[in-house]
Amino acid sequence: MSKNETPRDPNEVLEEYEETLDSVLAEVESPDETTEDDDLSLGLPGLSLGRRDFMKAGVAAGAMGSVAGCSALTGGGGSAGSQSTPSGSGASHTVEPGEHDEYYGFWSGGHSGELRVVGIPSMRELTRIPVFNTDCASGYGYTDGTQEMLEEGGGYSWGDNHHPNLSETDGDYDGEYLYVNDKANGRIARVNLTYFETDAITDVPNMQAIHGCTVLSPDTKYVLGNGEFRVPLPNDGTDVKNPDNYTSLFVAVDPESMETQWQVKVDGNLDIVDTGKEGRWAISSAYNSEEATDIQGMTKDDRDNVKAFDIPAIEQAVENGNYEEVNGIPVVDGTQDSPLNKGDRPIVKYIPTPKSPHCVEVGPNGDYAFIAGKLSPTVTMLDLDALADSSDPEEVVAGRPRVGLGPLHTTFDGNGHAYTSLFIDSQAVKWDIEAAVEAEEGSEDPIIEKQDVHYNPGHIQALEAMTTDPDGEWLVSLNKLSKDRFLPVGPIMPDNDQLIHIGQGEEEMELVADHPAYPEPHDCVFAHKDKIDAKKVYDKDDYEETYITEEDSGVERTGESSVHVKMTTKRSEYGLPDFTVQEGDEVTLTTTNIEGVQDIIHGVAIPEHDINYAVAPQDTREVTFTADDPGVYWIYCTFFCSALHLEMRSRMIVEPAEG
Ligand code: RUQ
Ligand code: CUA
Repeated sequence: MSKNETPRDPNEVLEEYEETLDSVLAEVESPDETTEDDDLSLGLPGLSLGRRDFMKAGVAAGAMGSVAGCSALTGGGGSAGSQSTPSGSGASHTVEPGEHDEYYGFWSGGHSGELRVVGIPSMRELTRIPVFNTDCASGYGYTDGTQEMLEEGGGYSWGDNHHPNLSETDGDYDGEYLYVNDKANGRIARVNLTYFETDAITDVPNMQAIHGCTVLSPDTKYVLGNGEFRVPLPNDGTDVKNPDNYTSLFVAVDPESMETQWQVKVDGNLDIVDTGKEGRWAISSAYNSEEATDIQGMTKDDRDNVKAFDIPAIEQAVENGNYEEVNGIPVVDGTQDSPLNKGDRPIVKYIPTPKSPHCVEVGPNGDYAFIAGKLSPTVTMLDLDALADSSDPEEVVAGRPRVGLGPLHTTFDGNGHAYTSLFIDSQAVKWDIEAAVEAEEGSEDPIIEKQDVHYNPGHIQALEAMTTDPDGEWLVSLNKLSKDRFLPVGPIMPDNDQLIHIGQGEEEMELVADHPAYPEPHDCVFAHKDKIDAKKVYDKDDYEETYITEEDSGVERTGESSVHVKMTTKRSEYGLPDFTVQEGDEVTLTTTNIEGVQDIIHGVAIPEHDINYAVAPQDTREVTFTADDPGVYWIYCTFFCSALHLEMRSRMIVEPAEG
């Protein structure tokens, strides 16, 4: 709205929005049936609502947060015909005091920028890992090293992480690294799982909104990312007005160097990506094949092209020099008209799929990619073997069960079952994979059961579902809305991550716990505790910073207005009881925690200098700041480390400049 227009009546705007939704949703229920005479009603006393009204309410609630009157509609969870199961198996997720969880869960934190580590099955939050944000508890973003990494990684103060991925060797988690995207700023970060610390951030050139993100199975040859937003290439201000010239990119990043290797440009908006288990295929869902810039245009067509990236064929094209270099990165043309897609080994295959499909998850044995229809009530199964010979949907689509409304993501128990989240129905639906291959397209026969969730689920993850050998047992439904599930805490409500017992797939689903989550988790990934080897004390050889001993503690003038202060920390004293610098000095303070005992962490807080960071056992951290204001500053320890913690202090004296 331009500044001099009079503001419009909000009710009018809402009404218009509803109309838009209506047209978008007209075919949501089924691409092949009309919904007008659909007499399914909600069955709520006093409410006779067509199914369409219900869907609209669900989507509106999801898309807009809360629309007055909607909560009553979606508040019930599920629709008529829901088959939620009563509790029965008595599965316990309680982890007794002093006992450990069986699994690590790594949760994306969405636009909080952080990751969260959650124990499964207790759902206890064990720690948080700052990635694209800063964090004053650990000092991430305050110390020189982390500040530099954030600066070189684009210099933004936040990011939006959605898809955490564990590094793999032979198709199983090797416990080395976790990779995660930043949708906001087109970045990929790496977390070192020895120390549970972000150790690299790559600002990928040419891309906006890296959304889908995965590692190439089975050996993490690349970290792969989908550019969701189409932008001009290069996006430098030329040709900004003509959306026909915008493009969406797919990227491969080296998992060790974290350098961008190559990119592939494609038609349409890329969304989610997963790979086959043999290192050949990366399958990306996509929407907006129409390449429109508004919602009506983006959802006009019945089908959108899922992309199958043939990784070795792309590598070959790069090797043959079949690319254009943009901002130093080889960009290969994977659009439908590209000559590279005309030969007998196209680099990208386009597979028309209904409708604005959202997720792609490849099943445990790598046979099928499961693509949830989002605006179609179906999941499309692509046969990855058949894909090598054809991209004809007739030949590569192995099944297409009708699972329910608003399917978004699918997960697996390793025993032949798929579990799909239904955003609009607010349910998790369990279905039989082979039955879906046998059944006719659009059949509901493969469905085994449905479980209500609360409310509007996005991702759904079962234990180690992304490996070749899922563990089943537990499943988490990451629900976008919690509505009435928790004590009211003001208008920004938590999400609700729900724990569901699934056994080995032979038992009925049983909802066992609600877990409020600060905005806004998207996805999570689980690893058995034996696959993660977190160190409790730093190994100083792992870090470049100089280790300081007690003898090293002291002040060294390094320039006319710069000093280097070195000091150790231990219970309950700093290596220097006090030190003096001059007004205007640039002070570099290096601190080593010389303790070798686990869990004895010391903090270094400098009042009125905006500095606070943690130094864990055997770790060294450094900060640089300017001592601008003459005076006395008591540096103190922020971690309660001993009975004399409160006395743990050093005194920084800043002498006034002469004259
Ligand atoms: S997305 S709710 Cu960012 Cu993974 Cu599907
Ligand atoms: Cu060291 Cu408190």
